[in-house]
Amino acid sequence: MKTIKFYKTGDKYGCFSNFSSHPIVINNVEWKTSEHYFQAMKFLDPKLQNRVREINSPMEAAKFGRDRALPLRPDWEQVKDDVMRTAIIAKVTQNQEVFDILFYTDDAILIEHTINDAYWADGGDGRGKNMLGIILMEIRDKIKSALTKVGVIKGDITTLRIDAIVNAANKSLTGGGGVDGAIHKAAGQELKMYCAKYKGCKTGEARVSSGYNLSAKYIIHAVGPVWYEGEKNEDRKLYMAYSNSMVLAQEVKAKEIAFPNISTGAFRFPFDRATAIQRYAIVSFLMLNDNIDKVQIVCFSEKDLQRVSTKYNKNNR
Ligand code: AR6
Repeated sequence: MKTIKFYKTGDKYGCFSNFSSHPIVINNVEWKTSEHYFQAMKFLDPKLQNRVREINSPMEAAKFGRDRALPLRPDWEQVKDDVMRTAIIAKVTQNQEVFDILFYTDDAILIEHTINDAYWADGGDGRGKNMLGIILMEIRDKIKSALTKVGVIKGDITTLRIDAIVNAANKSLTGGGGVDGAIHKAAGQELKMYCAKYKGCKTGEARVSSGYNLSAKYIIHAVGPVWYEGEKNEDRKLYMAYSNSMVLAQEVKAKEIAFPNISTGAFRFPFDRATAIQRYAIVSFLMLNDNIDKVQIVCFSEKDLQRVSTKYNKNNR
């Protein structure tokens, strides 16, 4: 069995270290690193938690949290594993880089390797508990279980009998070419009249309509970004188009939904890059929300089917 050891942030798997600079937001509060959040949670006093939040480096945050002249919450030993789980799940689902690296570790055993810690790490001689490695592997299992809900098929999205299909729309929401044109044509004139009421939609956002003449109950109109060489925050906007669509699907209680490969046609987003963002957005949403049972990625060509399947099947990449 392959093992992966990590500790220093600059190393290949350094993103798994709690010192790596991947920010997280928990209950609307932003933390510079998972270490900051973990150390702050040692205190019940919000003022002390805030002091940790304002510290710059994770090393300084750790020093502050370890200062036993300050009052440690009495149940710390009971809650510390769950505090770490909360931090790490946020880190993995909020940072695509960490998500992708964890995804591609396949079945390798993850070990935090250092003599400095025998609880979170292996103690240097392998006799430590490696709790951080164990938590990362638990979260990787959540990725795998979310992946079982994602299907990749070839077809025409307008023909699907499903709760909701997603449209790759433009900001006007009143139709266009590509999959948008096909959906409007198949759904009928009423769709256009209904969508006009929205008076447009910003890039990265989505709106819902009924399916009209389609077999799908709902259409979620998502506006992906036009690709401008990555200079206009396109990655984030594409991520938002997917995640906002998932939120809307959940709101209308859709159990099964289908996506086209948003922005990869007329909007020219590089295909593999778009698929990695799609995978991250959909799988991380499914990890955190139980209401959607199935997400189908509908590819229009054999070539796209191959490329997308490869991205979701980690052994065939
Ligand atoms: N079913 C599934 N996928 C399809 C279908 C279909 N019937 N038709 C095309 N695709 P695009 P975009 C695939 O250009 O890049 C429109 O004019 C296609 O192969 O439809 O987000 C809108 O009005 C590609 O992989 O959407 C906007 O102005 C993917 O769907 C603009 O294009 C998306 O290609 C949006 O551009």
